[in-house]
Amino acid sequence: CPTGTGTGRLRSLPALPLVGSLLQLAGHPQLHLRLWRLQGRYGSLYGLWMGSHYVVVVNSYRHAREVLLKKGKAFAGRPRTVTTDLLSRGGKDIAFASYGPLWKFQRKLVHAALSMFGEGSVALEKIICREAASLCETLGAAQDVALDMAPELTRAVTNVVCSLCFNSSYRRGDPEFEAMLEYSQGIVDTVAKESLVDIFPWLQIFPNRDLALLKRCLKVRDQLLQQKFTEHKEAFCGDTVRDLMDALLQVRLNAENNSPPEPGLELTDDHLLMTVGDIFGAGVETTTTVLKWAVLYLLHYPEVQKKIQEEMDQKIGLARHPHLSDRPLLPYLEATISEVLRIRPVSPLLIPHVSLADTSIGEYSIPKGARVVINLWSVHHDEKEWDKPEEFNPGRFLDEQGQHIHSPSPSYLPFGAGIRVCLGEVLAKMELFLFLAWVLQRFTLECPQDQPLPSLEGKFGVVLQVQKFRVKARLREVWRGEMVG
Ligand code: HEM
Ligand code: PLO
Repeated sequence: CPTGTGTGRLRSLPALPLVGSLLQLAGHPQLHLRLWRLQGRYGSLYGLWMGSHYVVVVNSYRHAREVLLKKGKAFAGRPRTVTTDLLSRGGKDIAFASYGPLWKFQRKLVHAALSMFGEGSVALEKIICREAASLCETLGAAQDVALDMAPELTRAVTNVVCSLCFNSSYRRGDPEFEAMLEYSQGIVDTVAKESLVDIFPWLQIFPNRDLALLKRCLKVRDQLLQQKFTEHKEAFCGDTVRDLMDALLQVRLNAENNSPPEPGLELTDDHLLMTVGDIFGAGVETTTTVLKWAVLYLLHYPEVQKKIQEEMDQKIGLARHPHLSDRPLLPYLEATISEVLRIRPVSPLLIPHVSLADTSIGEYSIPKGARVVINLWSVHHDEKEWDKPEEFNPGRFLDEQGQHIHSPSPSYLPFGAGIRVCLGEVLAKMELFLFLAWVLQRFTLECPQDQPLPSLEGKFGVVLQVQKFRVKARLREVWRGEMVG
């Protein structure tokens, strides 16, 4: 087609005036599964109406790659919704801000600051190992107790992000940390879940429990962020950069000194605050969730856990702790992490994209302003691409010799791709590897004897949450009597 736009008309779910296709989605809290199943009737690419918004649902990797990579810029917009506008003060962050020159600058800045502070830095590895050691200490002290590992994992991950962003950390039972746990859960439960307010903005005028909870939680979060920000601004002298917050302040200062920003293109305090809020929120919720899924799958598949431990015993032994440089030595652990990210994608529908111009997907024309939802669940469970997709099998990510990891299918995008690809992929992978390696070197994770295996069903939301479960962390036989590190 000469204009680059498709010619076909996309099949759409039936829609009623005002409510759109809502009736077919209502009563299905697991939206990713509902959209996955609707492929049977409408094909892998179809349209629907959420109230007055036209939404295109992408369920195959070919179309997903076309949207994210080949036509990344045409689909780089984000929708404005009531809840994400509240979270990001009208899109002043990175994740929920639409594409534009200021967003591009802001993203570049964070990318640079993260590379300087995080990825590849020895300091960051040290911080993660410090938290891994503290996590192991807690597990060691809770021997033979049926433990809810969630708050322990959250604290470990929070402390990494906190050190990175604010050069600070929390002790067990710290009231500020407890407050953070509570507000973060409230935000995860309410934000961006295509709740009624996001579909019908005018419903805002009516009392809404979700919205009230979100506002309450955001008040607590904003106070906390503001306090850190003020402390940093007061202490900042432009010479020493202690953390990401300082790095952002410094890059803003340099940019302003070199050429004063054009009106409308300046990074206000709100922009910096919301950006750190994103890194903090994404940094904690995503990595913690993956760790919980990993532990849950290890309880269900003890043979996988045993294989990881055998690999570690052989390649690392007991005389030293695992390092990041051990990653190539532990392909089975790496493959297990890849498989967890496949089978339970943290962000099952990514964050919705929006088309910025009339464009196309495959042979179908897509109008400007359409919301595009990439169903990562469908991409990762496509039977044409994955052998027994519901089976947890880390081996599928290994070559024949079991020595190197690779993806057996291109239908794998746990961090998205293209212009909007995740900013924290490197950091997240460092943390997942080190935390799991440290814990599994010492402990075997088991389901408490008197309890059934916990459910593998996720709870849909802005991240795919794990239901609460308890674990017994048993010190491995080989460690009894050993006192290393
Ligand atoms: C966006 C996955 C960890 C920061 C995303 C997206 C996915 C994703 C799927 C959406 C891409 C899209 O909309 O097309 C993950 C997974 C993680 C993880 C699976 C952990 C295993 C992190 C961490 C950080 C982070 C640790 C912070 C350092 C972000 C940001 C965005 C994002 C800022 C928004 C990017 C944009 O809109 O331009 N992530 N993420 N993520 N992630 Fe992550
Ligand atoms: C998590 C709760 C925090 O309090 C606020 C927050 C900020 C950024 C969000 C994150 C939450 C959830 C996961 C998100 C992240 C930005 C990118 C990431 C949506 C809501 C993913 C996986 O796309």
